[in-house]
Amino acid sequence: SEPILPLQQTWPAEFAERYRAAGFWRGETFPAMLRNCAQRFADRTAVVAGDERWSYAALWQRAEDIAAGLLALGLQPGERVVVQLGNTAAFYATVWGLFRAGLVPVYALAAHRITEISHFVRKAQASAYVAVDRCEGYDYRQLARELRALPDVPTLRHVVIAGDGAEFAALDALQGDAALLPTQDPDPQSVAFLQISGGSTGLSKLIPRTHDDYIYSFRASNDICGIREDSVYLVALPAAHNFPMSSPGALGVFHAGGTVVLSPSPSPDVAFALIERERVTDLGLVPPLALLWAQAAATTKHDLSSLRVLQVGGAKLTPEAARRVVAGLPVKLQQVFGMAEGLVNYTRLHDDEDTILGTQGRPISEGDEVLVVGDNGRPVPDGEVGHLLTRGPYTIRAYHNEPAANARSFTEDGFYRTGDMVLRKPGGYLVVQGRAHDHINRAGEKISAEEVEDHLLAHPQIFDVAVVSIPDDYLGERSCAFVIARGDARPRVPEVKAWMRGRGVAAFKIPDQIVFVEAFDTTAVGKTSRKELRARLRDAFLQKQ
Ligand code: J2J
Repeated sequence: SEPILPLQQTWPAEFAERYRAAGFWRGETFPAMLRNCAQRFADRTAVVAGDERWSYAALWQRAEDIAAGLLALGLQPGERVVVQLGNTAAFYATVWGLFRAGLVPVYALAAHRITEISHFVRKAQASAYVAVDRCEGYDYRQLARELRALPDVPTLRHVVIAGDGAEFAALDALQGDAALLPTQDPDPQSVAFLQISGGSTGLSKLIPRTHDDYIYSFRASNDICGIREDSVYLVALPAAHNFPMSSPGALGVFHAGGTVVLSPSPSPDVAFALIERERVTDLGLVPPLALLWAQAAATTKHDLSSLRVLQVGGAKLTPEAARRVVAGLPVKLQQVFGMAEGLVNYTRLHDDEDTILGTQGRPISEGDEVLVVGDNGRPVPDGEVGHLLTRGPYTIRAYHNEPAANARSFTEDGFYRTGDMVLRKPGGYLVVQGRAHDHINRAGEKISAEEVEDHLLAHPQIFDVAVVSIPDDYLGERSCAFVIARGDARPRVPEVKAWMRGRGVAAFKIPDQIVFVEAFDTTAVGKTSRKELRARLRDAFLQKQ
């Protein structure tokens, strides 16, 4: 059997010392933090989901039961577990349980399908998959069956299902002796979980985050965002995404003793009722949703007066859009420009209007180093557009098991190449101008052009394909595939989409638009790179509009 690669995230010793000396890293770990929360905030409400209401003490008890149950199955601390639980209370109970057991969660989104899940299991060498039975009309037990049937996921030993487990172990029925639980907390410098990268090129990469670095990021975010014990935070975006998890997200709210309310959907119909019922104070949205909410708020009968701060991030919020959001909703707007790899920027709550409407904020920490460089790698003057590079106390130095990507994505002195093009304003505020990579930011969901092209190239009637992002009034960007058919018979567009869905990929990766072309005109520049080709196809298409 294959050797299991250790998980690590290492900063050079002098950086680690600096981050500790500055008080960024305090040696706090997830199990210690959650135990502490359960003691300090015992009777306060930690999570609300549908009719379920969990106090901190109850959530901790549930987490210990899950932890003991998973260890009783034979899982060992340090093993990886892919979790796919959607926006359910079981998601937090399971993640708390995994931390308590010393197991390492890998955060899949509800939209992921067998292609992505099997990739995560392989890359993480995961021992278990924990999923919800059904959610949003999809049966994850079917995905579990497909996963089980694959010949090339040798590390996977267990499937556990929240709800009706069918032939699989049921999360609620897991039992184990509390004596199995670790008696020592992990090393705060060790990897606590694996987050999923937006996948700028090819398949998503795994992002190892440590206890110390991640806890710092949301503890510091709490101060910037004003999260307190009386905060009621609505998770309207996918709970497993880095934004609603940590900026300051559910984890920040738990750290402060507030209440996390899960919305099964980000639609105003569902969420507005929850805001009124739970007196929600804070939440995060992606730009298209923020615009939709601002419109819906004009005619709603629901009372939204409890709202304090609306964070918008994940994709660019233009100043015009920001103005509409502020005009439509009775809240303070905060722009958030973050990434699962680390660096998070916020506009501050007391910033002037121009800054809040016109920038994507500035970094969390004095320890965040930001470089804006030209194509030659040299810094450009403030106010000029360049590539954003960063390193700091909560930005990774490497992906898990990706030697080639690591060589591309990090400079020799440890700066992460974000792929974003930005300009820096006085005070360190950043304005996102675009990006260097060919990926599509579809309403905050990141799609790798390369990955979609690979799928489509497997279609028997497709000869060649280039996938590009096209500006979209609602989504910000949509995906468009330019396709050259093999032979004379073009496949029908709905058939191509259905075929791609049938390959078991997340629905958001299926091209919004498919345009058949006779040939790619590659004569002008001779041997074109994919990047040039995509750019030219996009430009020609937009000119015709
Ligand atoms: C423009 N582009 C943005 C913004 C992210 C908080 C908030 C968001 C994420 C996230 C996150 C943007 N304007 N306001 O992890 O903790 C694009 C950039 C960035 C990429 C990262 C968080 N906010 N982006 O979106 O890992 O291109 O994280 O590099 O999914 O989203 O994507 P992701």
